[in-house]
Amino acid sequence: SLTRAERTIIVSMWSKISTQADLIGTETLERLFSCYPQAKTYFPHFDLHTGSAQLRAHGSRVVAAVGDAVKSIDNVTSALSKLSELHAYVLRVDPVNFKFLSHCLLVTLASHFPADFTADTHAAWDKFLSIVSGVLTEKYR
Ligand code: ZNH
Repeated sequence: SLTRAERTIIVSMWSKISTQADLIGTETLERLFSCYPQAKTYFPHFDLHTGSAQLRAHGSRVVAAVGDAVKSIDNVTSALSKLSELHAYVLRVDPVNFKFLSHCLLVTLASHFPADFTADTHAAWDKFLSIVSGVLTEKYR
């Protein structure tokens, strides 16, 4: 689990991220689909072109869910339990894609907040996103 220092880093950086959550979510998905095109297979019903309304709406939902996890940083499992069921039982996303998405979100954060993105901040977000991904994939069987 996260140390006190890591929680502080996540919560304080979230206050910056939340002001441009839509932009960050959209860019994260654009990076995901361009670097890892296999991730597109889960979205056959979406227009995945840069800037599409569906891409923006989905990017904003994903980042909002990360925000829910930040707000319940001491209890991410219960904060995301509904979403965990959706990903495990309905969407059945191969867990490797969570690593790709997390990586793309880290790169997006680094490029939007270069001054904040120290090695410690990088490490804290990497750990936090792996906890979030763990929750969203733990119900798989
Ligand atoms: Zn997911 C959906 C989140 C990952 C795929 N997602 C979703 C949603 C959310 C999310 C919030 C919405 C829900 C409702 O509506 O209810 N995700 C999320 C997160 C993450 C994720 C937070 C991490 C971190 N996903 C993911 C991945 C993938 C996915 C990796 C693949 C690639 N999702 C998905 C899909 C969907 C979702 C497909 C559905 C969409 C539509 O709309 O249809």
